[in-house]
Amino acid sequence: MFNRLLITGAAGNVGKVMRERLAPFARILRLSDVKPFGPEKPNEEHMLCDLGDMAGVHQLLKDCDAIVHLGGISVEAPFQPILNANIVGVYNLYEAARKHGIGRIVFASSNHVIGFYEQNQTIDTEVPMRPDTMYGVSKGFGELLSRFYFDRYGIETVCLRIGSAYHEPLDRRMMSTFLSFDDLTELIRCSLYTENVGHTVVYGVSANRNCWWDNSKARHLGFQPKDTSEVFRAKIDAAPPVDRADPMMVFQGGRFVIQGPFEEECGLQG
Ligand code: NAI
Ligand code: 15L
Repeated sequence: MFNRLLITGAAGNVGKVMRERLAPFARILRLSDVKPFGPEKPNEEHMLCDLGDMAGVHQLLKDCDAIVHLGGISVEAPFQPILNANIVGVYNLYEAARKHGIGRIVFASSNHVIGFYEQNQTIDTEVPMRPDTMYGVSKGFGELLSRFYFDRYGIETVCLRIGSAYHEPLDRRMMSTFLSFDDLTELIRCSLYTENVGHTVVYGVSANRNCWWDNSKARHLGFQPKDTSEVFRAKIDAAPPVDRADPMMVFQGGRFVIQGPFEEECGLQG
């Protein structure tokens, strides 16, 4: 059990669930976000903090033993907020971790670092990145930065390339990418407590029938997903059919491959 475990992005969709699920892992959960998260429970400390604010992030990490980093922009978006939260923010987090002597970070990366692989390919955790969005590029930056902080400073990180963490799959693609919250909790538990993880990349996915991701190179984590999207098959199959040429059915990143750019809409391009 950790004394103080920091969860960033604690007011987000995944963070709200992990706030409950990770409570037994630490005496104190320090929860952070830019959005408020309701009343503080006895085992909690709440700190509002923009990840782009270096001084704020340094305060945030003080006296923490480990971090579950969920905070940031979680979809494709204009570049500025991505830059602030997912690039500057991740740099601030690792710099503060170095200064505060924090030895273990679980980093919520994303399947969108490999979203341009096609769904007929099975890939492992060492294939070259093929990001499908600026969002995916920013997660790739986080993976690389955490590699550097391990090689240079010995800060261990497990990068979770999360598929689709929801209560249930929302569309046909998610039959392959679904990650149940029970399996995510177990993956985070393995990532926090397994000794000598060094720098590990793992796909966050349940034991779905048609999965494209091979976690054999992360076997040392001991992660064994228990759930499967198959229990939702009938509901998903009952939804209106989707054209086989729809990016949702072609690319591992699904429709992310056609999202953006948003800069034109903001009037920022010439
Ligand atoms: P979310 O968008 O619901 O939560 C992210 C949280 O980060 C939000 O509460 C937001 O307020 C906060 N945030 C945004 N900018 C910030 C900033 N500058 N400073 C501090 N906090 C900031 O996303 P969700 O679904 O909860 O995902 C959690 C993490 O897991 C994200 O990093 C996301 O990229 C990653 N992920 C999630 C997947 C999913 O299926 N839910 C799939 C793959 C990755
Ligand atoms: C992600 O990275 C996003 O954060 C989430 O909103 C989902 O869309 C997920 O990937 C996905 O690919 O389903």
